[in-house]
Amino acid sequence: MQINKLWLIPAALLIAGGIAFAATRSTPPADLDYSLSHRSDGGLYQVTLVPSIDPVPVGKMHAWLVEVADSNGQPVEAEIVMDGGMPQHGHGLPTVPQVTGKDHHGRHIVGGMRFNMPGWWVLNVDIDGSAGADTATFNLAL
Ligand SMILES: [Cu+2]
Repeated sequence: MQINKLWLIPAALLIAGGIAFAATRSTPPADLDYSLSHRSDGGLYQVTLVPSIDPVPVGKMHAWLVEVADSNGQPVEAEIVMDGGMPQHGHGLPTVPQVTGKDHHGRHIVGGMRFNMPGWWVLNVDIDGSAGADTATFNLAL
């Protein structure tokens, strides 16, 4: 009779595997703002992101443009650092993006961006400009 219970082992493994899989595929919060142009977290700047490849690719190195404007929409001089990660996976970007210059509209060019898996990503732009230091936070669904 005991042999009949052996099926429980693969069944349990399947269930455990399913839970682990579901954990890596968990859905992001429903109320996320996916806009790529909005105020920084402290309200000091209007920040607009433009990916060089749209739709944003997974696994491919590319660049982003970052425009930093004041509350009236006028471009401002600022130092920026772009970073990001996946909140539900506990990891950051697989690369260290760098500002490589500006385009003819005065937008910062951030090179070395790569997303190594689909899912919910958060991008943080740390800004040090004339109005002070602030961070702009963006959500991406890849
Ligand atoms: Cu991930």
